[in-house]
Amino acid sequence: MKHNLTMSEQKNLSPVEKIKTESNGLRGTLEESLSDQYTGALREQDQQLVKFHGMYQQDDRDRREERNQKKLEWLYSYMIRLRIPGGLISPEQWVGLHHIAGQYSTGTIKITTRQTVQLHGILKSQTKPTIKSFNTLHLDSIAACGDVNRNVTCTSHPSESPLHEKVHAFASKISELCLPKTTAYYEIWLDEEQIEEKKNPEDPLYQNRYLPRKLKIGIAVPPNNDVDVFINDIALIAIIEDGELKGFNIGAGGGLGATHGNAATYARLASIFGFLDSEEKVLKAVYEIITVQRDYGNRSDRKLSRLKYTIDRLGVEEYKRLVEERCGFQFEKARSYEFTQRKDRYGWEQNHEGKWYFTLFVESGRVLDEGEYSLKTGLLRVAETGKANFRFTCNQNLILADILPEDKEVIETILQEHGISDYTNRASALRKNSIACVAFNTCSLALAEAQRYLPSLITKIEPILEKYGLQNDDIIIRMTGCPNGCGRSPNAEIGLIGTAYGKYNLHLGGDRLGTRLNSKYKENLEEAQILETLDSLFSDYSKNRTSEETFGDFTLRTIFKN
Ligand code: SRM
Ligand code: SF4
Repeated sequence: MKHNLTMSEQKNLSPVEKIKTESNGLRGTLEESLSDQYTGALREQDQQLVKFHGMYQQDDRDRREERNQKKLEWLYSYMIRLRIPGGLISPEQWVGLHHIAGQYSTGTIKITTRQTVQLHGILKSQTKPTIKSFNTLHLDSIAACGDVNRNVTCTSHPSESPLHEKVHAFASKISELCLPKTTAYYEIWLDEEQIEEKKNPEDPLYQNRYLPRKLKIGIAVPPNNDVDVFINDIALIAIIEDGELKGFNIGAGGGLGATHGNAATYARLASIFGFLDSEEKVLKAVYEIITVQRDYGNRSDRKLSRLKYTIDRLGVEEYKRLVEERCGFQFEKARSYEFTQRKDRYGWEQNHEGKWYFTLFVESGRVLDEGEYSLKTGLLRVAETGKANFRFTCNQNLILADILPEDKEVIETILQEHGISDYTNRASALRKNSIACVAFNTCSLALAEAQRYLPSLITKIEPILEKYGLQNDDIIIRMTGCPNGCGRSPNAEIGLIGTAYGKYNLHLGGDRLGTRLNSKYKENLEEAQILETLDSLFSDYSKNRTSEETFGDFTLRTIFKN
């Protein structure tokens, strides 16, 4: 294990490092870039900085060729991602979001794998009005992207535990603690005047260099690991004993991104440091895990700069020791807990206070009206009643939440009128356990399709499952358009990872609960080969599995342990 970075690694800072330190508190020349009407793009350094404000410059990849032929600039637009710790918004906020999506973006509301929403296709001139409109709803996009802490996730369903609300509130506290201190967002997007001395307040967490790379924090409330807690840079598991929240187990070093052909990059699950018994200590530990990554992380090679690489370079024990030294206290031995599932609790459920929840399946997290299925309109009608909150899940689904018993019928009627409850009830188990990342046409890193393709592939897999009587098996299938793992394909039971247009590596052997990564089984499969391979695997599974053995465990035993 290499402990220290070499001199050249310390000196050869990546170009993004210079952009951050010279950005004047993440301002750069964003104002100038935004007012330049001759291009839909931002200046190069501002394309990096705008991420810290929750935005990505993108282009319509479906139209690149046409634009090239016409010798036109690519069709640039912006994706805005909101910061919604724990993924909870009010009905009023959903109504506002619906209208903002219609006015400024493609209209589709995309629920992400980190429990928030994104809007795509916003023109440069419309970015400011969009952010301003969100601000009137008390929603912001600060630090939703960039080399800072991202949206903090938390188990979504309040029925998981009577203590859910308490744990859920902690996600917002962590998010607040980790916000950058610069006032740039308010000046650039909301035109707020600031006096000079207040513009760049001291930022002891991020200083002026921010983190070497993005950082993610997730909180799980056992028994559900719906947040996929171990894929986070910092993983928190609520420890509930005798009906009391005793504290949290804390781990660090999760992350799923890798690069095809670069063996130095890999997916990794978080290593557990131990248990802490108070919110105060947990906040301190989270803070110091971040400062260690800030000070020891690799700033020369962005492919190797996530916390997972720092922890493997230093060693888990040394990383933990550094955190303890900075905290002034030690981690206790990790407490026991049990995860029994990671899927969402579809349909109606009631919590301990008698409130009702309807979890609806949103395929690939895309809320839109499509053909006969008017999901977006139906959800607007639900929101307009003011009788349900909206909770996003890390499986890209939506919970209509906190509904009083006397309001349930009104909501149920709207869901039925718009085919929403029916759609969720009818979707197959495989479909309801699927995730696909965005990929084409907006993701600049996509090598293959994902959200536009997985639904039709599942339609072809469903009859194969039925042939072997496996249609009710909760097999977790995930597809990503590249190995970055945004749809968490590296810890699915069936992971399909894009290698080129129409081609995927097939990964198998992940477990159902998200505590084990999968491994590559076959490379560069086209659709026919995927179907043929799955057919043979399902046949084998149906005949030779041991009782209660999941598909992931079966493939691990019969393929990788043979
Ligand atoms: Fe992601 C980059 C979309 C969750 C790992 N991710 C991207 C970008 C921004 C592409 C880019 O850099 O230009 C994608 C924008 C696509 C688009 O058009 O909208 C993108 N990531 C997404 C979302 C929207 C996928 C989805 O369909 O839901 C998810 C947004 C989450 C959010 O709300 O914050 C999303 N990304 C994830 C996850 C899963 C998670 O966090 O639970 C991962 C794996 C976990 C991890 O971080 O390791 C993930 N995204 C990446 C990576 C790989 C990072 C790495 O360590 O190598 C990249 C590429 C990068 O950062 O260079 C990336
Ligand atoms: Fe884009 Fe790859 Fe992430 Fe999919 S996994 S959204 S293709 S970066």
